[in-house]
Amino acid sequence: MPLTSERFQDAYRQMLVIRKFEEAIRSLYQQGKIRGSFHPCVGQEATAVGGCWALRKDDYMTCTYRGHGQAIAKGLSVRAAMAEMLGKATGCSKGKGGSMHFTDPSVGLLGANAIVAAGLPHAAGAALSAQLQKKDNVALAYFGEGAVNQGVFLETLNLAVIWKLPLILVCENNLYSEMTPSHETTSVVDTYKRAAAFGMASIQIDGNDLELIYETVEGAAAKARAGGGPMYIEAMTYRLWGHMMGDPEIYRTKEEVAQARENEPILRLGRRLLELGCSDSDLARLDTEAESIIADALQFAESSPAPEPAEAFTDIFI
Ligand SMILES: Cc1ncc(C[n+]2csc(CCOP(=O)(O)OP(=O)(O)O)c2C)c(N)n1
Repeated sequence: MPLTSERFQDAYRQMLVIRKFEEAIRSLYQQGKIRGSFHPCVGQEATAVGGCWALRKDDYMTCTYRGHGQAIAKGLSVRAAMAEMLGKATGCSKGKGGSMHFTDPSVGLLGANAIVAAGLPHAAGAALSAQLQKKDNVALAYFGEGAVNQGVFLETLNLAVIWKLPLILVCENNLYSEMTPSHETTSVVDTYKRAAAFGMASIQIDGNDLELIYETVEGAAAKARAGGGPMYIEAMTYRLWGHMMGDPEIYRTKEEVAQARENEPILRLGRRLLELGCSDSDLARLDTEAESIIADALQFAESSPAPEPAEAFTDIFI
């Protein structure tokens, strides 16, 4: 990029793939084909695509349990992601990690993590390794605003500044930590101000604006590659579905969610594409293409074998 119209169209299709991936697995969950629960990223697709598309394939990324979209945007195959959801041997973690443990080192996806804030020091470690090996790779960590009250958040920010690590911290501030409004638990709700207190370059941006996220991460990555140190980006967004499947959502009103839908990133990028000269039928075609990518992944995953029982303890570390 800069986002030419064609690149925008690809990004739009990628966001639709992520949205439809979450819709497909919700349906599988309702059919009882997925055990446990999962944490959908519906409404947060712009941070995933904008951030990951501004990185190189060999750059590193860590994400959370809400990271299906980020993993796919970083290059994880949709087939391998779908198969992992269904616990199949062809999944990215051989069917043994599930929703919260997507990983694929071949595209720099160092791993999703169910422990709040755990991905930050992991990304800092990857950034340190690039720095020590004199490579120009950067590492990006995605996390929610709930992570800012964890001890490792502070430890990571401090060392990242001291060591001038090529690290990009992207906080997806969706206003709620699980079922709690974040202003009830966090003294400074504008989390980028905490990063500034460490002397780290930091900014708060509209997290539903794909172009803005792309440009901000691209700028941060260029600076970090040139030895300019870390950057903190607080992307303001909103999760349109519950925290997880089965969330009764009694902590927010239907009106609030309806209002947020007006500002959701796919709708907004669709409008932008129309401004750039795309037609309604162009958008419909991109939607159909996304639909077939999901249908193909579903077919692949459902027809894949389960892991062999003898594999139960392979790659498992206790
Ligand atoms: C260390 C730790 N403490 C508590 C939890 C339970 N937990 C799971 S998600 C979550 C909320 C995190 O909120 P936020 O970081 O804002 O991310 P979001 O879920 O909104 O994407 C909590 C407390 C956990 N997984 N890890």
